[in-house]
Amino acid sequence: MAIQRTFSIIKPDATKRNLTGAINAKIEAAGLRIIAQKRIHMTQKQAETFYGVHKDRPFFGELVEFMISEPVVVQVLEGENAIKAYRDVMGATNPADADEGTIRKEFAQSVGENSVHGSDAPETAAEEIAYFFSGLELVG
Ligand code: RTP
Ligand code: MG
Repeated sequence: MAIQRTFSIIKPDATKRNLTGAINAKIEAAGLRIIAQKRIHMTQKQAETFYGVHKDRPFFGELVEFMISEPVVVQVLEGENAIKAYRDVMGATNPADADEGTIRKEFAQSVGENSVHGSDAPETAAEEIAYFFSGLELVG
């Protein structure tokens, strides 16, 4: 598998508890390189667009409110098989189901407030990266 890029968000529950560095340490320990990173406060429109795939789900309103409740850190990660490698270190969506050693097992508070986002496929990774970063900001 070739070198790949994925998009990551350190979510409001984690930035609020000052966990950015602890999460970055797990990302780097998993062999992923942080090639772009910035702290932003998402607008409602950005959050609704970003999670548009979930717009008909019952938790959509709550999810958008959560994502704009505090700043987030958006990142691009690069490495071997990065999309799956990051999802493996993130752990299951619901922290109750997450494996030992994963970010969500260690830090997530609930299925909604689960500390991190990671892209789920190459197409969504490319779209999500382009939504938040210009090419010049990616320093591989
Ligand atoms: P993400 O997109 O954030 O990386 O998380 P994921 O792939 O593991 O989970 P996904 O099914 O895409 O859900 C997106 C986010 O919506 C929130 N959620 N809340 N209350 C609920 O039942 C519920 N289910 C999902 C979580 O923040 C989840 O990460
Ligand atoms: Mg998802």
